[in-house]
Parts: sequence; C-alpha cells; structure tokens
Amino acid sequence: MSSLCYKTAGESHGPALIAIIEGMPAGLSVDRDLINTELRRRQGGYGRGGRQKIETDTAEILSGVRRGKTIGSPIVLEIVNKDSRLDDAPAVSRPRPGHADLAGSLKWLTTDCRETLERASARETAARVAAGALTRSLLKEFNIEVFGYVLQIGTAAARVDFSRPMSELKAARDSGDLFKEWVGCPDLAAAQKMREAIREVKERGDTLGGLVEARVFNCPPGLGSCVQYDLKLDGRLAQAVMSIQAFKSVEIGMGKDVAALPGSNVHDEIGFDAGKKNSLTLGFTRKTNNAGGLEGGMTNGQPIIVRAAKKPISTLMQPLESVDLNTKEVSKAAYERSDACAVPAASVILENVVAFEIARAFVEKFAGDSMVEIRSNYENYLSLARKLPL
Ligand code: EPS
Repeated sequence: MSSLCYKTAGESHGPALIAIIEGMPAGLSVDRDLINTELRRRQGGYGRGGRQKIETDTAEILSGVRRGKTIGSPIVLEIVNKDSRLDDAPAVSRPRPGHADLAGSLKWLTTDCRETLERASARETAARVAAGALTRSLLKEFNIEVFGYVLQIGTAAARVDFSRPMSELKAARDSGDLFKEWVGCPDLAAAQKMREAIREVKERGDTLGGLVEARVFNCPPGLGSCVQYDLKLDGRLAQAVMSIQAFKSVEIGMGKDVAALPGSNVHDEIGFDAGKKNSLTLGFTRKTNNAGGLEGGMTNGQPIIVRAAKKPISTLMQPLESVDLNTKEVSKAAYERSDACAVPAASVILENVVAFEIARAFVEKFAGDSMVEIRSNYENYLSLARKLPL
C-alpha cells in the first residue's frame, strides 16, 4: 500500500487541470458534491477578475472509484478549462515583479515568460482543492472538520469567537453572494471593512493580500511523529501551505508571537478531567491552545491552528517597472487579466490543502488498505490510549 499522496498537472490555459491521488483506502464513499462545492467556493470572492466568469469548475472522476466508492487504485480528478488556448496565448517578455515570470525564464533559458506563468498560475490550486476535498470524505467518517476563513485583508482584521457553534460560524463565513460580495470572514463587521479595502485598491488599479487561517477540529492525538524531521506534522503542514501560490508565511498556533513572550505565557498548562476521558483529548485539558494542537510535530488532541499570509497579486493594472527580456530596456511589466484580491479564494485553498495533510497523517497512523481496517485501527488505538497506563 502506498502512502497517501498526490500530484497535479495542467496549465492555466491548457485543456484541463488534473489531480492524481494515490493511497486512498478502498471502500470510502466519495462525496462528489463536496468536491464541487469546494471548487465553486474557490472560484468566488469579492475582488476576483474576469476568468471566473468563464469557468465553472467541476471535477470528473476518471479512475479509482466504482459505484461511488474507492477501490484502492489511483484516483484521477479532471477539471476542464473552458478558457483553453495555450498554443495561442501571446508571448510575455516583460516579467511582472513578484510573479514567477523572471525566475522561471532564467531557469528554463527563455525570454517568453508564458512558458513559466502558465504552470505557476494560481489556477493550479483548483486541482489541489479537488484533491483536498476528496480526502474530506475520509475525514468526515471520523468527524474531523476543517474550517478555513479570512482573518485579515489589508489592515481590516477579524475577531472570531470559536466558542460559537460551528454551524453559526460557517453560516456567517459563507454569507453574501459568492461572486459579488463574499469575503469568507465570519466577523461580519470586519467583512464589510474588507470589502471596502478591496474596492478601494481595485479603483486604484492595485491589489491586496491578507491573512487566512484554518482550524481542524476532532483530530485524534498521535498524528505525525517527533522521530524524524520529515515526519513532523507541523513541518509537513508548513511545506504544503507555503507552496500555495503567493503565500509568504506560515504559522502554527501562536506563531511568531512566541518570540516576544516568556515561556510562562506561551505554553499551555496541562490538566485532567476524568469526565472527558472518552473525548479525543482522552481527558487531558489545556487552559490555552497556543501550540495550535501540535507539540513535537504530533497532534495532542487540541484543535490544529494554521495561519498563512498571502501577498497581493503581482499582476497590476498600473504595472510596476520591469525590463524587457528581449531588449533589456526598462519598461512597465506586462498586464494580464487578473484579480484585485484573491484572499477569500486563498482561505478555501488553505482549508483543503490542510485537509489533505491531516488525511495523509491519519492514513499513516491508522494504516490499512480498506476503510474497515482503518476504522478498526483507529478505534483500537483510542481504546488503548484511554486505558493508559497499560
Ligand atoms: C493568474 C492569472 C489569472 C487568474 C488566475 C491566476 O488567470 P487569467 O490569466 O486566465 O485571467 O484568474 O487564477 C485562476 C484562473 C483561478 O482559477 O484561480 C496567475 O497568473 O497566477
């Protein structure tokens, strides 16, 4: 049995985007509507450009699923591009500062940035969202919930009370027309300020970034490992999240704020409540969750908290200074149709990228070829953990 992993393929204006997922256990009912709902959410958000009016992203399942259930073989998901014109797309010789244009042209020894930008484009995240959303069918079987949202756009910042019921938080986060006003923030007053901030930059022909956060609830302890650097779940999450197009930082829990505080204000004191022994915390209580659910690269039964910063989109309507790669003359960077702000979409991407990494660690810990085997290993582990000391 291979470990759970995926690759994507496809160019922004090629015929399709593809995700190939390996290592999904057999016998999992695949919720295709869930995948398509996530793809639709990724397309939305106030500040998106013209491309999303052309595309209606849906995933076709080309392999690995029979009668709605996985059969253990590789799963191929295909998202067809309606705006498919790769061979006809014009050459781009004036690299956009901040885009992959210049670095890619130097790497592949070309003066046509198109060769790089088509694959570097954030359109690829549709395939990543599809792969992540597929694993949510597995996570749902174990009641694991991932909630992604927008924490900040420009300087407009949200305050979110996570003691509110998840259904309320979701309803608030998802309020507003997906393609007109949605910003993906459950703090409605902050959401209004975010919309204003986006409108303002858009009018100036500029772009805006922000902060997105994902929280994972009902994750059992023991996922990830401290024994090797590449098994640490915080490290894996950081790699997966940092690789999302335009992301510039990743934090777990309290993140960079740990640097300024003494240990007594950072670490989460441990208690025990026998009445909670049957929960996923196994009865261990924490007064705070500054660690963001991960200690030593392993889950500790508390919610996992991952936060990331996305830079403003690098395609500007009022382009920055650049150099023509053919003439070496200074000139304004190229302008391609683009978004003024894609932070709401980034929260959906983060949510599903995090989901994939949690599912990967879950399948590793409770390894089995079928869902029946995985469930049995999961239940057996929890029953042993509740009996500690053995
Ligand atoms: C992108 C450029 C734009 C964005 C694209 C990312 O594409 P186009 O050139 O076709 O207008 O819309 O994002 C998506 C297409 C998407 O689905 O998220 C870029 O250069 O990164």
